[in-house]
Amino acid sequence: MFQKCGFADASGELEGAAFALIGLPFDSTTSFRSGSRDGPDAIRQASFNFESYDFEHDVDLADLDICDLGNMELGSDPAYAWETIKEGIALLPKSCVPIFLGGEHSIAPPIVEGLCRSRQIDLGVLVLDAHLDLREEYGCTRFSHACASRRILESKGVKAYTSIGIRSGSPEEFSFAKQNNVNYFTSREVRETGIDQVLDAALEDMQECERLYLSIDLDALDPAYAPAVGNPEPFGLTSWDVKRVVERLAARAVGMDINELAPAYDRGETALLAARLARGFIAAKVLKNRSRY
Ligand SMILES: [Mn+2]
Repeated sequence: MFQKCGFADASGELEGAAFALIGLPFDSTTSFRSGSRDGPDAIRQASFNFESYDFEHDVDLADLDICDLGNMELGSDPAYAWETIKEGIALLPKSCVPIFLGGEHSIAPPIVEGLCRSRQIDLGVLVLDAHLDLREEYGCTRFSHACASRRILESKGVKAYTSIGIRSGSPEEFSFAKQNNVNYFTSREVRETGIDQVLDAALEDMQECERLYLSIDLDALDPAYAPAVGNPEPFGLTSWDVKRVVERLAARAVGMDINELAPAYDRGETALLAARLARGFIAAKVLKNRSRY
């Protein structure tokens, strides 16, 4: 009778919510294909394609307390967006697991900083990305999407960092990574050794971190799986690889984001994948029997 809105099965209030979806429609520093500000709503729309019951995890999302808070108003100034995201996170109950829908990748560092500060926790951060994103600044701003991982590494509460899916960066970024022991795995390594072996190594490097945060730049995936991103980069991860990462990290993750979806370049498949990953994260997080992970 009524038109559906918000994320599917997110019918609860923030108070008492186990999960909160938050749209971050920001894309002002986009350098190639713009439009990720429309990402959150495209993911919400796609979420209605799926059954509320996740048979693999034997979890019905309709039975869970999930709240969709809508989109933050982030304006167009990257410094303003950064502060607004941090302030917004401080308003979330500590018991709820936030899932942020981007927006470009520049949304991730203020999320990480906001979570560490407002919850007074340390985090291990796992980033899935085709790009190193280790630039000091890009396009005259330190808040650019091309600086996302550099800013995450500077966050006080970040005790460990790993990125997976890397296949692009400048010579300066690769030498910064080398000089500073920035931990990353290329998409070729995933292809050659398999995602589980790469994840084993990544999680070993983050073993001192009880709590993890997962940031998924959809361009980590091959454009065959996720064509509608700001900076598509061939020879990427498969959708199965990323599903595996989400499932194995879910138990320790205090939150996640999915960023860089540019719906104007989509025939729906990238948004569907993003929505499915968010739903899979929720199901994997509440799963009681973890023996298979
Ligand atoms: Mn990227």
